[in-house]
Amino acid sequence: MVTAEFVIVANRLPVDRVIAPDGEEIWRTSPGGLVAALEPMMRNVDGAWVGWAGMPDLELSPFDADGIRLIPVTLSEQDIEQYYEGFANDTIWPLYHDVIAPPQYHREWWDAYVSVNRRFAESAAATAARNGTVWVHDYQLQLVPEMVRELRPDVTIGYFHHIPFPAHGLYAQLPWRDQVLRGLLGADVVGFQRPQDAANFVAAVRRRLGHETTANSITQPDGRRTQAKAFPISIDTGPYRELARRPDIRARAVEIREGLGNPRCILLGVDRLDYTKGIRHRIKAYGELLDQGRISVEDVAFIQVASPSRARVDAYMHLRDEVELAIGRINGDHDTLGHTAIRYLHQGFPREEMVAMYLAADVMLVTALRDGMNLVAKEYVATRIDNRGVLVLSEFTGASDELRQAVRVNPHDIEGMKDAIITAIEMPREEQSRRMRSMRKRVLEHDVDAWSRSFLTALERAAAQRHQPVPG
Ligand code: GDG
Repeated sequence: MVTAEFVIVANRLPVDRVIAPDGEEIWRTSPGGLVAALEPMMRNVDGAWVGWAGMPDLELSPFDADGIRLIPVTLSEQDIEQYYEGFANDTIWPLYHDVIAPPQYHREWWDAYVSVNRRFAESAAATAARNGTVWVHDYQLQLVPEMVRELRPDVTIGYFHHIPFPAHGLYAQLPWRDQVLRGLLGADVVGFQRPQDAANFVAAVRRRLGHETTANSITQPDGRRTQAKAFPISIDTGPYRELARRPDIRARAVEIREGLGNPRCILLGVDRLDYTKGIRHRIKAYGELLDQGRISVEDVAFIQVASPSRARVDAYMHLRDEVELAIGRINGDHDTLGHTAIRYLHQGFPREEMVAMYLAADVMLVTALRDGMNLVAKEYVATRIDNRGVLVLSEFTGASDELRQAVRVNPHDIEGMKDAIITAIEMPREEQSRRMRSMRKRVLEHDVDAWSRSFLTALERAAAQRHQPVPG
């Protein structure tokens, strides 16, 4: 039996299965994301990671990958449909992103969510050493903190919520609203992206469960306290800065520009193909600018990377049809034999190619309707080592709290967004540089390492308080 002082619990293990040329199956740690944030710490402490390996019905024993101890949780095809695609991605995801798409409420999905959360909790509880620490991640696992607490009252439990937490008026729709709040309250520290998310959670707890609350903490009737506050996530800036300096990647950026016919300005969007990201609104604004002759395809090109995501969920299939119809129309109306209006890429790319695109882009368009943080905005800023380039950023992203020097937009206001795109295209070099410098400073100082340290410090303090003898 594997035990560890520090246990991460996340829906996915930080590895992908790859088949080597000789046919051998190997597990490679997935680049970027949470693993980049936590890998250095996981190497220094006695750590383990509980999660799903990404394929149905795979019964795997614990194994090591690149020095990280992995504890796989098995999900059946039905679990994937009901817990993951169903409750997590078709109930919680749209509800927590302000019902941009209608959430589906199905009792059998909830039952699957409870039973899969229990499986993760049991695995974490069996792995954590005495008085150890468990750090649970994200909306797929909101019940795990309470379940671990029941099984292992000795451990310290943290939970980080990567997506928004909605206002009570919306949250109250959830048929299982009280159970989910109790699930989260099993943690000693519940972390959110923005102060508003934490405030929405605290308000929901006060209104629904009647517990005593202050701005950032909740006291349950048994005296146990949970801290709820914002810990805005960030990126590991090092690899982005290094790739941005590499001559072959800089040459690739020039090649990308040439491939588009050397336009004066390149606009770029990079998103999972998700209805929260405001891809349709962005395309509409760009199409209208072309229709009105405010820009031309010779002058301004637009690359939209839409990496495939959740392709079996109805709302995502529907979105793909809508986006592709809109792009087809705009390209049909405006392309010339030498220039394409929107270069649309429904593909995933290696990180090197992403950085080459960031370097080629004069203007980055992040127009999410609602987004917990949005790391793409921070990645773009980190790669702009010459301080050039303009970030157009939706005020409905967590990133907009920090990147105050971006050109801010309300993506629902198409006219405002059109004006913002023109402002970005025409922004003088000195102004670009002034704004980019300030945004880079923020991202480089508040990187992912600072994020995980601040969360873990809060968790250590909570642990120290819990283990203090009660006076009297
Ligand atoms: C959730 C929250 C929060 C995308 N396409 C490719 C690719 N990506 C990478 C990006 C970026 C990541 O995926 C996407 O992160 P975001 O933050 O933009 O958005 P979500 O996936 O919705 O993430 C979000 C985040 O969790 C962290 O807490 O910020 O608000 O919704 O790193 O670069 N990477 C590569 N090829 C692609 O084609 N290599």
